[in-house]
Amino acid sequence: MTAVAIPGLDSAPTSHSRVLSWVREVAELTNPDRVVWVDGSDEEAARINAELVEAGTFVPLKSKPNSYWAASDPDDVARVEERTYICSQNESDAGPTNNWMHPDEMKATMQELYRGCMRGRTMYVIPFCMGPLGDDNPKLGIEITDFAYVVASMRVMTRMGSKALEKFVTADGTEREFVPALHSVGAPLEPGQADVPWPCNETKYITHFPEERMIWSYGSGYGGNSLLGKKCYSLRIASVMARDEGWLAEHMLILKLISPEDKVYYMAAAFPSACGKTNLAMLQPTIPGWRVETLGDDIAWMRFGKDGRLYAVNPEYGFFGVAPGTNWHTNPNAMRTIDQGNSVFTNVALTDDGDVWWEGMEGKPEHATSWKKQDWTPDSDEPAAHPNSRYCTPMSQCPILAPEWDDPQGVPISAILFGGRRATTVPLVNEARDWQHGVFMGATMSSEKTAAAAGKVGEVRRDPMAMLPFMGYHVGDYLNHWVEVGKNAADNKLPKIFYVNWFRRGDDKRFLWPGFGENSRVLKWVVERIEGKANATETPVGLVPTADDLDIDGIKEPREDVDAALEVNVDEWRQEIPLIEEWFAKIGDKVPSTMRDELESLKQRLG
Ligand code: GTP
Ligand code: SPV
Ligand code: MN
Repeated sequence: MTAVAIPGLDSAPTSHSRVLSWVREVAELTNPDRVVWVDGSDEEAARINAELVEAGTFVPLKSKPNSYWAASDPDDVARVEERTYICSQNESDAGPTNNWMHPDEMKATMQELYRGCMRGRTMYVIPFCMGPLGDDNPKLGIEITDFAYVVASMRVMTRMGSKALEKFVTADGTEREFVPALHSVGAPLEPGQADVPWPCNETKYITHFPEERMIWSYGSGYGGNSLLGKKCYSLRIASVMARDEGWLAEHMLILKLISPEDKVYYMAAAFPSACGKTNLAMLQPTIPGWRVETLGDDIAWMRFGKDGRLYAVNPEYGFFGVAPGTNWHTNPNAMRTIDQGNSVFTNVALTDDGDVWWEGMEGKPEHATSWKKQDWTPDSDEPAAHPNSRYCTPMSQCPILAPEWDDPQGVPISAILFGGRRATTVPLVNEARDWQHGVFMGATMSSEKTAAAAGKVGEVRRDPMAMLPFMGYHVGDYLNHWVEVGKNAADNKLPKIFYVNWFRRGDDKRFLWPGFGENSRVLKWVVERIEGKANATETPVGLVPTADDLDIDGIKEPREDVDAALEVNVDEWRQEIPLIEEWFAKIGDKVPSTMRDELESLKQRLG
């Protein structure tokens, strides 16, 4: 066989045989002009950023060091759930909530798309590690991409380059497993053809082969579609690993709450996309003496430690946060993190003095360039920033980062919060009676759709554990895994489970609960429940505080609003029952019997 001569292909900085063979195979299929093995160095990053500026993908900001503005193709602004596939051998392993195609058929389809798709482009090979590099069993991957924007973003979001590649071969020469993750924007360049700032393709596929632990993505440059260490690896593929190995890979933030007595509590919280994880993770408590430190804002991997407690690790290295609504009041710690620079801003507005702006931020400009690269003024009919515009910024810059954030052992979780965006019905906070009831809360939670995924915003849908778009296998098996995890644990060591809703509205549509830093009042009650100190009232749906049980000292909202936010309205909940039944019918035979039991007892309690 004669090897195809592609510059750079043979200068691999590793001897790992499967890395070498896979990279060659992809290069021969996609036919790039050159191959670059990404080392993660500052010099390399400077070169890649300069190339992105040259290509018009990046505009350097004048106001923040080493920071860039990027505007995507207007049709490539969010995850595309209807183009996302779980290609297990059997359709029944993907389940009713995932798109499925047989792996052979999908591979045949995508190989044709990939054939020659990197012509005229550079193929970047990015070794990366999800989770701390110091882990005994590091979770490795290689992303191949033809979009330099992805390289710049992966540098922020993952531990990547040489320091990750070193982990591919152990000291005794053993080659470690890794997840091959192939990405192309699907926009080959013919000789002489000018490039566009944001190449992509109308045809998009975000595809997972769970049995092979492999990811193929095509056609999109956006966030969760293209930064394959994130949702594709750390949730869809990792959830399958977790099922097989007895742990949990979840769409959860991780925070550390410190009481005035300096007692430490770690919590994990699952809210659907654009429903408040980043904000809660960086919360600035409004109640005196309480502090929060951040460990993660989107993904948690949780395993049992030797002491029987559940320990959480954040596999990511940066924040890919929703920009709109972020400001010095709602999330001052995010503002401080991005102010230090080294960040990429996608689909926000660019101000005339070379800064970024988005809806909800202080200092509305008189004029700016919108995310659509159009003139924008406060009188414009369209928003300056896309609702799903994002900042991509290093975690290490977060001023309240917990010192143990990079500890491979993780942190022991005392409470798990589930939450959605519901204008009605769901109270501000609600404690599960036990693990199984908590799993039922997670299994039946619901949320209004947000701009984080393409499609209609506002529709209420069931989103189990905020994992609906991220489960790598059958939802019924996933719920059963949660039930089993609880059975295998010592009861008193399991985290307590709570269901929260920051988004309940009054008759005039205003939020009943002030949210953001004020959510610390709810976290304080959670801690007091863990300590057996606070009161709760038994309701048909769980244990709910009254306004008196919460510390609402100094809150601006009228007491009636807090009461209304906490109300359990039996009529509203009765209306949920057919929706939950419909949801269980959709899941089908695989709904765990314990979950059916929970539904029956909920029905009885509601009368
Ligand atoms: P993903 O990154 O998509 O997974 O989103 P996320 O869950 O991290 O959501 P994020 O914290 O970025 O919040 C999304 C939107 O909800 C932002 O516009 C926030 O301003 C808003 N938000 C967050 N927390 C609260 C809250 O407590 N109350 C209200 N009313 N809005 C909130
Ligand atoms: C989400 O949608 O939950 C995100 C953004 O965190 S993305 O990386 O696009 O998945
Ligand atoms: Mn997310």
